[in-house]
Amino acid sequence: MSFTTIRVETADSVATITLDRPDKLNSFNETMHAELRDAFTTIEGDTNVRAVLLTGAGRGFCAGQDLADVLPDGNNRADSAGDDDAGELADLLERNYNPLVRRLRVLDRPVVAAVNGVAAGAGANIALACDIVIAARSAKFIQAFCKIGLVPDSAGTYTLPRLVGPARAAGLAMLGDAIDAETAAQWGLIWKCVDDDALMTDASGLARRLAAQPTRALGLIKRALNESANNDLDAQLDLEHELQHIAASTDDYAEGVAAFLAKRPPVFRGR
Ligand code: T3D
Repeated sequence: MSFTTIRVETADSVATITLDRPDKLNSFNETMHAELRDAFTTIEGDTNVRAVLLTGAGRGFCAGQDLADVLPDGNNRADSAGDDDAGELADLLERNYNPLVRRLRVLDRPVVAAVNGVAAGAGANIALACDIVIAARSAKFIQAFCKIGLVPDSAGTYTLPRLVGPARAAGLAMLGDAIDAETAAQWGLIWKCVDDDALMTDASGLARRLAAQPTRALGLIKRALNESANNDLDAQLDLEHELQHIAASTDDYAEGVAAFLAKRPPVFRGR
């Protein structure tokens, strides 16, 4: 795959997507969204990819929407007050960010975000839509929306209260202050914070480890965790029953049990 705003490399069953507009802190423009759509379409259809790693080039992870990108009608965001541009801008969420969040959440394989630097606005919330977020100690998370008069999008208002509780979610969303990676980990916003020079080794090791696990079971775990946010206990027990039925029919389950009984390491093939 050849792109201009992202890089995609696949090795050891891990597809690594690097947001690659470092001079603009990898902010999203129309081209990047289109390229991400193409990359995810390919990944979704490639069963050899068993985990995805998302990171950013240069000193930032992603600064959210490129605020200088012109709207489809050629107008600027700074001129959008009170006219049709505002509706057009909201439509961009439906076209770009909302499908991206949905794809990250329903992809039946784990997605790791390696947050190498600042993650602001939609950049922060796209990272938080991934399954496991690991961040460099120097990285920062900023709900920058309120600073420019917007509402957190890309599922921020859904994800934040669930991850850190309503009090911290309100503070993050209404103040727009940067929080560092160590605090983010302490608050449960992310999985962990590591030293800057260990980030990519740790994150790709984690993605490779996930890619060697029983991929179908991981996809089912992801579905169960997704749905638990909206289910009551009975519905969740029913879902676990349904998903365990599927998991128990996989080759990987048979291999996992056989390996345990034979006291040898399992070799999972993701089927
Ligand atoms: O509009 C819609 O379509 C609705 C969707 C909205 C989704 C959103 O994501 S809204 C939130 C948009 N993002 C922001 O408001 C964050 C804006 N950026 C910043 O506040 C700061 O850049 C950071 C705190 C992220 C980092 O600060 P710092 O000091 O480390 O870097 P910098 O100098 O501000 O940025 C470096 C360059 O990247 C600079 O370009 P230059 O001057 O060297 O040519 C800066 O303009 C550019 N840049 C950073 N963020 C953006 C950006 N350019 C365009 N859009 C950006 N979001």
